[in-house]
Amino acid sequence: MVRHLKFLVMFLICIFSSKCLFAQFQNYRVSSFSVTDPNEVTIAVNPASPSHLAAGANMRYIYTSNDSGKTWSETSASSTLGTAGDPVLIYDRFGNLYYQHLSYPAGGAWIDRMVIQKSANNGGAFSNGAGVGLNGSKNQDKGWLAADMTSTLYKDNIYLTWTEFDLYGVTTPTDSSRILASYSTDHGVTWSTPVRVSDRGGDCVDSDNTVEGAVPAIGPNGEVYVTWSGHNEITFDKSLDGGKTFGKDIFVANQPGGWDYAISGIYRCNGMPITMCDVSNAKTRGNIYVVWGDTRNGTNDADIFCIKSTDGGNTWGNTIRVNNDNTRRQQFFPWATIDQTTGYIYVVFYDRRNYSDNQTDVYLAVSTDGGVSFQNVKVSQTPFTPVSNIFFGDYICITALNGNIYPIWMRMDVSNMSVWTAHVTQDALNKTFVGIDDNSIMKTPAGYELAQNYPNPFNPQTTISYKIPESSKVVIKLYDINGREVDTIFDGFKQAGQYQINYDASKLSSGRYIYKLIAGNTVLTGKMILQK
Ligand SMILES: [Ca+2]
Ligand SMILES: [Ca+2]
Ligand SMILES: [Ca+2]
Ligand SMILES: [Ca+2]
Repeated sequence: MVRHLKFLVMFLICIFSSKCLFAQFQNYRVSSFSVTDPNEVTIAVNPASPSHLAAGANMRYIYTSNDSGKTWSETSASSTLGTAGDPVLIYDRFGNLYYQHLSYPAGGAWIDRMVIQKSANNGGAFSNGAGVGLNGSKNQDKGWLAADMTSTLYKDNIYLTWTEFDLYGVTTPTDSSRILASYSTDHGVTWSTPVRVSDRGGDCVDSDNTVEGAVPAIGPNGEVYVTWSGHNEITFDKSLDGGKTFGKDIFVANQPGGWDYAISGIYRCNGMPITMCDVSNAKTRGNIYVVWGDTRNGTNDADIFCIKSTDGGNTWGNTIRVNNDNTRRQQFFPWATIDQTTGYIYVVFYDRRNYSDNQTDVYLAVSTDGGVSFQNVKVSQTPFTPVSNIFFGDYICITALNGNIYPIWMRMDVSNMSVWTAHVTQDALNKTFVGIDDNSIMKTPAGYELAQNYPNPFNPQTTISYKIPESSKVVIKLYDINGREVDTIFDGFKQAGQYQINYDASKLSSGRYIYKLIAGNTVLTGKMILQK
């Protein structure tokens, strides 16, 4: 009896102690049961309609969800320019979906250009696409996209960065690789002549000394930031004129062992960098982050790292380890994103901390303090064991908006590949991480706050966040610029805490509006712009 009591006490201590994480996130299958070969995944959430998600996988799978990732439909993309892999999906602020991938055109050569197709209906139908970077017999590979959603000068530009090979896969010393960039000012219909980004080239082997893994990110003033791997280093460059020209390369960090390294059970692995810039209204606004993987701690102890610049990429801080385990095991294939509502950073990666064999979990790391520290939580419900003779793909992905976080990853179960996601919320993470450290996010807010709505300008949905330090009746109303009340967004009782409310302005006309929060004796207002 005493013994049982002891167990009960231990169990309760465990529940409330800092060491035990009981959070489990429902995993949703993205790929259909009838396919067994999808790999290399991408995911995006529609800022104009946040319950809509789009995802993609090799070779040409497109997945769409209209219920925040719970259920998915699967189609195959097509284009006369070919759909040859390396899928990338992003939305612009209007809800246009861009699908960028490798080419194999009828009558052309494999990877002779980059292709960007566009959908105005959440992936239901795509344009045939634009080809970018066709340059004789050179090869165009491994691209990524970014949309400028907020700046004044270059707003709505779309950017593409990638690697050009003189001849992909050859060891001839005279052949070289380089990072290129192009931009579109007409929502992806036409693209600029590519410009060279990397001052120093690489070889064409598709390994450590090849310059590869360019991911663009947009700064608060429309700066285009990009980092890439090559020569066992991470290198940075930026454009301050909307992608027309880039500058002198800047050293970011060493990448010991290079971007190309072996993980047992995985066909091939890389630690290429992901570039991000915070354009939220949090105090972390303007910070640039780079997340990558390398084997500096040993070939059997790959880790995930993050570094930050607070001066537009001119100088870089300390390299922080993102995975927080105390094992000497493998963490690999990171992808990262910023929730531009909060400035919080989310990193997804594969993790073997819990096993001494090739069993693999998926972990999510979260930083709510501008990349100073990361908390980790497992997001996969069960481990899987991959085998190295089946192609696993070159990356996984994650997207986040308004406190909703969607990692996407591949599993391999008895040689069958499948694609999975989870709908993680910052609210759930707050509950998971409570007690781990003295994080303030679960504490009662110190005062009343009403945040700038996001996105803004918006069409037709936006999110308003607020904090109240004591329980009270809360009313949020909307007024036009003449002070006429046009809508009630919320009217009800709320406990002390932090809240977000989604608002749909479909029935209103374009223009400036004022939103007002009335709670207790406090009245706070903000301005928003509806742009239809
Ligand atoms: Ca690939
Ligand atoms: Ca340069
Ligand atoms: Ca290597
Ligand atoms: Ca490790």
